[in-house]
Amino acid sequence: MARYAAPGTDGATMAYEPRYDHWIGGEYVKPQRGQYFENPTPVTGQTFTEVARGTAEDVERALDAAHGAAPAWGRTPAAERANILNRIADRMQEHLEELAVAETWENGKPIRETLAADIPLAIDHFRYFAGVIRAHEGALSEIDDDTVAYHFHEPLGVVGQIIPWNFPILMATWKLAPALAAGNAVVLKPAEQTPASIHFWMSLVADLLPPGVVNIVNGFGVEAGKPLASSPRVAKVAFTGETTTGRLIMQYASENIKPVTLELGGKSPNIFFADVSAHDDDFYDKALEGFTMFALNQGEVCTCPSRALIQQDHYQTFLEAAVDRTNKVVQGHPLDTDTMVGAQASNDQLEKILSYLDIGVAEGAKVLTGGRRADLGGELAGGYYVQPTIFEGGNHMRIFQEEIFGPVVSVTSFTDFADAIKIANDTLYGLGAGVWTRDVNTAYRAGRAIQAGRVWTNCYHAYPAHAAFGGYKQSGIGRENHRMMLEHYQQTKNLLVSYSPRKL
Ligand code: TXE
Repeated sequence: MARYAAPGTDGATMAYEPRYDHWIGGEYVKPQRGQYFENPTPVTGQTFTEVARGTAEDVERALDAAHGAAPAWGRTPAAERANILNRIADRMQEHLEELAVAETWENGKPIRETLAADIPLAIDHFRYFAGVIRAHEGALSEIDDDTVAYHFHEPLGVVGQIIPWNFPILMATWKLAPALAAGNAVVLKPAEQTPASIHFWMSLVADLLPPGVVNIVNGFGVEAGKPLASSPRVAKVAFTGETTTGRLIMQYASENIKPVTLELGGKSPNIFFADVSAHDDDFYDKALEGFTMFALNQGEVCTCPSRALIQQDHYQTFLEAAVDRTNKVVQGHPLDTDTMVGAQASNDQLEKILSYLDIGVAEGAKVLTGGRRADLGGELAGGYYVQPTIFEGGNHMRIFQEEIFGPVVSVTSFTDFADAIKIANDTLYGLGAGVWTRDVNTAYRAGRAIQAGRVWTNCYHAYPAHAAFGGYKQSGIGRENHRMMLEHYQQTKNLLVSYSPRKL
């Protein structure tokens, strides 16, 4: 086991600034009302930097900068925009460890995740959209002998993006890479819980982008996010967060008839058919690992497999093995390289999860492991840690229906295929799902029957840039990742041209 040094301490790979202003027009700009808020690390609960508290005035200033930069950026050849995205990826690769430490300190997630997943996935995202924009083509329709309809993809102009705190740098990247590739300028509002790692990222890549193409306004939802989403000066709003907030974002954007894409909550089922336990082999082992994915990223993932459905025929044996495997998950200091579960991202989130642990017990669910705040002692005593928790209960319970967003899984059994699908679809949400079976027919039929935008089959929590990601039902509108995403950041210009000298 090795431990990375905390930012700013002896031997550290990076240091945070004591204060971050807004990033507008290629420079730091003080908040117009002069207010700042404290930003603690979830690792210890101690404040490590303060951040500008944005308001409508700051959003307006960022929109001025974005509108100044958008026309030239939109006219920049796709090959040049792609070069810039690739240079951003190169720069991130050179600073992988600094970015990983920055992200772990900001969000509380384990360094082994930020080193192996968050930052590499973000790098790949820039490279993917650098590639697809080069291959992106318009279309031409021959209307008749003399008439042609050309279809061009044009950028929208200036877009507003509001992101959450569970993957700060990766969520910023999921929003920025396609928007920039498509030729838009951006005003981005990070979550108030995790603004600093995005500023650290920005400081690393700032010289690669023309001023004003990316602008970052910090602040709280109603104070900074609402003016951005409500502005008639944004051509589109992209949002990731809670479903109730997504509903508000739609209302704000509807005032100006602006399109929105929404990536919202989930209550994803992870279904284990009985044939999984037919042999004690690598596949069985992989399925048990798939069960423990509920604790990945401390459960703060919109696709967290927070409902495990286990077929009755192997229910007891599989569940016992799953509890055993969960008990081996290492929880500890997020900067230790063997830690698998770190801290929740904020004190509010910690309290929300703890309240659901009480709700589960009050509803009559049985705690099979965990069930409490994790007391890791020492400097971590003030941090936000929750034990990975397995509840056993029924799908009508609140812990099966409401998004907890913590390392908590609610387990129940099913009888047959139809029962599994019925329980899986008995939710408001439809973001992710997992299916585990050795039978390709069952796998295919289950994958098609589950109402969710992404069904992992014999795997879970993989996020390749070229697989479409997004929600059915109340989990959202639109898709992220995959080149189809460019459609959300472009509008179609149709040029209808007559080449006839006479005919109208
Ligand atoms: O989310 P919000 P919160 C879920 C998860 C979590 C719960 C609450 O269950 O426990 O949401 O988290 C901005 N106008 N998810 O309160 O409020 C806000 O500043 C404009 C699931 O943090 O949705 C932040 O930048 N913006 C999720 C962003 O919205 C507003 C990820 C997300 O905050 C706003 C995060 C407003 N009125 C939480 N109010 C996922 N699906 O990945 C807030 N914001």
